[in-house]
Amino acid sequence: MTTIGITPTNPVEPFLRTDRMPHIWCPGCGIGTSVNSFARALTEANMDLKNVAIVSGIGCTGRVAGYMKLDSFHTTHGRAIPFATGLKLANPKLNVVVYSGDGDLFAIGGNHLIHAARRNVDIKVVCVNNLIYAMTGGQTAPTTPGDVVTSTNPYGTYDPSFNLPYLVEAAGAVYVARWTAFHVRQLARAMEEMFTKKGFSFIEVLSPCPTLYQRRNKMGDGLDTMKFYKEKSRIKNGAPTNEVALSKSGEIIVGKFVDRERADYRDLMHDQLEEVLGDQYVEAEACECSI
Ligand SMILES: Cc1ncc(C[n+]2csc(CCOP(=O)(O)OP(=O)(O)O)c2C)c(N)n1
Ligand code: SF4
Ligand SMILES: [Mg+2]
Repeated sequence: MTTIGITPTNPVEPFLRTDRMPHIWCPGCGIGTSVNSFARALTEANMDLKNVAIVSGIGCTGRVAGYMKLDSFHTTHGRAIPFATGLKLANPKLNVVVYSGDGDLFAIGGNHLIHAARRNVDIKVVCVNNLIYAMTGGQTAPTTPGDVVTSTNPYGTYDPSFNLPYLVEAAGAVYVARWTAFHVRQLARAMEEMFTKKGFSFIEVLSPCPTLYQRRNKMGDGLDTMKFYKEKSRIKNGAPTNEVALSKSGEIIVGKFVDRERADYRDLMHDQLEEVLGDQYVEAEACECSI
């Protein structure tokens, strides 16, 4: 559309499969906001899009893979990480991004996640954490803070919840950051930085689900949640991850918490085989085909 000689361009549009629009996300949902940051990070990092693959599990966040104009795969619930691991090992030149929900990555897929971090598989994981299983109706997830009302805990939750940055750091991740859907620029920069890291990298994106979380907890709409994030967030780069656990209405510590180096899984495998097999070891060629 042209208005008085100006042709407005949407910088995110080239990264989207516009034939799939309209998307399924509710007004005020933070998932689309995180996608905006992701598209900007791909541009700023000058990524060769032919070598970026995106993998999601099932859930509202799981729809991201299907909407991005990248080589993408929407796997079964909880299985994004093993799929991504196989992709990366078979074709090491790919930048493999897992983009999925807190339930998908830390409940049904929790074991896959901790072992990929332990092995330091060179994949980038973006977890949109809306603190519930949204797509299936707002049930309590391993990320739901105490006292929150969910469809399965109408009188308030009492399960202790995971502190995601602490968990992934302990498991072995080399890069760990948390931002909220309010921090669009910081999030884009963190995503850009994650592309420069070799090894298991993890970004938690706190994101509103106005339909199922905020409404039940009388927290208003998506815009009210942005105000809540703005008011409650404290940027503390380098904060010890054991001090960044979330509560229902307490401070939200955001920032880059971990940035370290460690041999990645493929290098470890390569070194071991070379040491044991010597001249007999021939490394497999990276696949030249597009996936
Ligand atoms: C094997 C299996 N178990 C359960 C489900 C049902 N299921 C679909 S999405 C989902 C939860 C998704 O939660 P999350 O990953 O946090 O994504 P969100 O919708 O919150 O973005 C569940 C339990 C499924 N599809 N497959
Ligand atoms: S149900 Fe919640 S997480 Fe899912 S699209 Fe709607 S607002 Fe977003
Ligand atoms: Mg969720």
